[in-house]
Amino acid sequence: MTEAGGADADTANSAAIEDLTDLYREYGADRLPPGQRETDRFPVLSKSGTPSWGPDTFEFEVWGAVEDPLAYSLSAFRDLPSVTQRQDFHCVTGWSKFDCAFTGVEFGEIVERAGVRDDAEHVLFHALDGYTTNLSLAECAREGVLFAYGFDGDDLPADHGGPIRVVTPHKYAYKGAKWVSGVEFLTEKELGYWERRGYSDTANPWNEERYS
Ligand SMILES: Nc1nc2c(c(=O)[nH]1)N[C@H]1C(S)=C(S)[C@@H](COP(=O)(O)O)O[C@H]1N2
Ligand SMILES: [Mo]
Repeated sequence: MTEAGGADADTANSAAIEDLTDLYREYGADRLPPGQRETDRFPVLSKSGTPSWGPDTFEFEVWGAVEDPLAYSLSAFRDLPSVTQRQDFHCVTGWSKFDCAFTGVEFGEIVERAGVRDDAEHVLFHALDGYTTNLSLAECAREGVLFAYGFDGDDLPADHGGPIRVVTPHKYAYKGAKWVSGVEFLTEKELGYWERRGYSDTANPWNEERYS
């Protein structure tokens, strides 16, 4: 794994941390969504443990309804333009963690580089542990959807999805694939792992959209 210096340097080089912790205002007056408890811990939730990967063999791929399919090594991915954002994190099992500082590549950056086609409307994220999760392209295009590789100034810990995970501050956290290895752009919706097993496809925490 790359030394912690990677994320440190990126954080130091980027502009001031963007604060996205007020995005709840779009949905109501309360920062803490209904039925959630705030925690200072950062629990780990994985369907089947932390997969192994190698820093030299890891690849991040983009395919489907795009003009230019992409493949990045980890170091090439970390060379892309990045941002650092303060975001809240809401797990569907009932805990929320405020003020997570994530560093990573904005979803829109990948859309531009891949030349996503006009007929693409859906996205399916693929992960090293076989996990998938889906979002509409419009939801992904929102500010705050990042391919994060840094957390609180360090490399994103492996348990939390390092080397790269998706974060979706306006959705329950199962919409953010840890160990994300690929992004597939689709013209027809495909449901992801938990969405096929009864969790809400829309997953809005302030409307308590937990189950479908
Ligand atoms: N690849 C992958 N991504 C995943 C999961 C998983 O099992 N595998 N679990 C999801 C769930 S249900 C949640 S709540 C968050 C938990 O992230 P954390 O372990 O960093 O708290 O990751 C999401 N992304
Ligand atoms: Mo979850």
